[in-house]
Amino acid sequence: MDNTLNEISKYVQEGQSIKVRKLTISALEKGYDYKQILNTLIDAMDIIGKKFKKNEVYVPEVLIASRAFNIALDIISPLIDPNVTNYLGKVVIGTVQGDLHDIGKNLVKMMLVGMGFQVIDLGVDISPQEFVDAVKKHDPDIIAMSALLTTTMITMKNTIKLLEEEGLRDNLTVFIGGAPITSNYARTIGADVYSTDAASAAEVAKEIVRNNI
Ligand code: B1M
Repeated sequence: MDNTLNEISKYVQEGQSIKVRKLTISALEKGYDYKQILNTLIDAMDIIGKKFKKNEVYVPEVLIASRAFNIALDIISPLIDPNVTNYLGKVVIGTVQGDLHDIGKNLVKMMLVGMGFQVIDLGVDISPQEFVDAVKKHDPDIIAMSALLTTTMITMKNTIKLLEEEGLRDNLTVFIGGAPITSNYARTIGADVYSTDAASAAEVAKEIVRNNI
């Protein structure tokens, strides 16, 4: 039996980026669907996350595993780009200020691209001012903010406040997500929508532009 997916999982967990890159390319050549590879990557990070929680691995190990994950994601990402000329809508996405977690954000971006959105990715550690500047520059339909730390969630509220102050809030849908985010939190800070995972984020975004929320 072919062991490529198991090996990808093993080497993501070990943070062996070069092996992960080679195996991901090899898996595609062998005919594995990008979704199978994606699920393998997510499961591998899930295992790392659980070990991190139990103090079985520490920040450096998690960091190199994340790098390996993102390298594989970069390889499979172009496969889901529908190459559309008429985008469903435009999204500006970023991880909020003080927060360096980008795996979930990258997955959300990938799903949005796959759904047919044009996505402008600001990266991580994005301040309210940087979000505001990006909205002025790109005039998106949706601003999507990701946070993984309870300490950085507050930046979402500050960004919404600044968007309001700058008169940019009315025609913009504010979409938030990330592990600590709840629908209650979204309501409290005045965000329009929230979702728990990348797949539903793309579905929700499609509904937003269809229904002009
Ligand atoms: Co950090 N980290 N981390 N970490 N890290 C968590 C988040 C933590 C829960 C671990 C723990 O203690 N159990 C904890 C946060 C506790 C809290 O605040 N409640 C934590 C901590 C404390 C920290 C540091 C403070 C550790 C330290 O230095 N002592 C530090 C902070 C650094 C910083 O950001 N300033 C830190 C650092 C790191 C690394 C750099 C080592 C690395 C990030 C590397 C990277 O992203 N490039 C890292 C990682 C990898 C994790 C865990 C292990 C995994 C996160 C992840 O990528 N999950 C995480 C523990 C865990 O979650 N089990 C942990 C996989 C990913 C697919 O899921 O990101 O949840 P997730 O995204 C999901 C959904 O949340 C959703 O869709 C995604 C896919 O379905 N989603 C959205 C995300 N964004 C969305 C946006 C949307 C919609 C849905 O709309 C806009």
